[in-house]
Amino acid sequence: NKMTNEAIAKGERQLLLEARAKFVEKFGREPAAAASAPGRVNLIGEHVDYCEGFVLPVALPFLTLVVGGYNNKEECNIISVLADGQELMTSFPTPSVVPLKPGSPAWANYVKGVVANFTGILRGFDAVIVSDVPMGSGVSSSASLEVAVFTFLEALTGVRVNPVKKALLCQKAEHEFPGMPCGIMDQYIVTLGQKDHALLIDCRSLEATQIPIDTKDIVILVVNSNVKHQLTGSEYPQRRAQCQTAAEQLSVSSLRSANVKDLEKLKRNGCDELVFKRATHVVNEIHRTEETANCLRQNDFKRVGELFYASHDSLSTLMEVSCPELDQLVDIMRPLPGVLGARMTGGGFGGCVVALVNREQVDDVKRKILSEYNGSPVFFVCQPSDGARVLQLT
Ligand code: GAF
Repeated sequence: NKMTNEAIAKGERQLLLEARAKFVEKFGREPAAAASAPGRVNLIGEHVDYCEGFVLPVALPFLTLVVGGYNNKEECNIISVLADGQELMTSFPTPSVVPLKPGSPAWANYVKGVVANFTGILRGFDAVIVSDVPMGSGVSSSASLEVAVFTFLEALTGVRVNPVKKALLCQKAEHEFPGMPCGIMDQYIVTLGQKDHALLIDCRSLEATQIPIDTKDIVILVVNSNVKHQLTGSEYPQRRAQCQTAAEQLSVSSLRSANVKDLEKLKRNGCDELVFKRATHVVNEIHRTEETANCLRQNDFKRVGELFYASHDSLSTLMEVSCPELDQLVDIMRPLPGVLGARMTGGGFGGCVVALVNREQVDDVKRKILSEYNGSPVFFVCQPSDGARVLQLT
């Protein structure tokens, strides 16, 4: 059944209508400001942003959208409407009254963290959040929420923040409030993505280059495994720490400065086996990412596909952040005609696989996955989209 296995983006207009109607219903007036931010899928460069490496994500057409206005009180009232219609509500004082602290409900920390880190002075406000970014699927619903809220606060206050600074503040919010020590990739692409482009981000200099993606003959197929293993909480910080240990043992500030010779040196110096595996992944993945960007510039999708498989195998065996479901999806796709490459994308332990597929063969590929995958996959063909923006309400 095509409908149930296909995720369709609602689009900005539809989400804006929904958010606006909910705001009027709940707060009895029209909203005064609105903003949106997309989700993302990473093409390659996985688990390297926190090592100052290169990453190559694209922004998705799925959006988080926020509308709201001042309420002449010293409190922030926020309603979040989930995909199934469920409404979550949170209220907290403006940061000028009491400094904000993380707490429960957990979801509100993404909002509170951004409010606490916003650069302008805030008065109390009411807001409604709607989103069609698949949650907990490795397409960065969290960064989407953070950057959407930040951009909404820019719209509300008229304060405009440099986009890279904005991404850094949203990353800081995620470190401090939900307590997830993420890299900069997600907030950066969600802020600065561009339609029909992937973004090659240098996570050391924080400079980035837009790479045009020609999707005439090739589609970026994203397959949601629909599983989320509850390991991420502890495993992600561990990977980060192991990479930092490797860097320290080499007396460099990050693994970005390490090369293949350094890996041999680590081994010779009797470094921990896991630390060695993580470092090997990172050093090679950074090279794969640079090569992928060059191949995309030349429309050499065949080589990009090979690099995708190499990335997946490395994430699975060296970084050890994959899971049986993601491995199965990649193994189903590997021999299929029309599939150039596939790999897990995002933090891992569940979530999505991203693949490059010949446009004519994409339906056959989906059918094959539907018949062979042990879980219930959800597909979407990813059209590289724009980053966060302020929306006009008139
Ligand atoms: C998560 C993190 F938030 C990113 O910063 C990045 O490290 C990614 O996992 C793995 O590439 O999405």
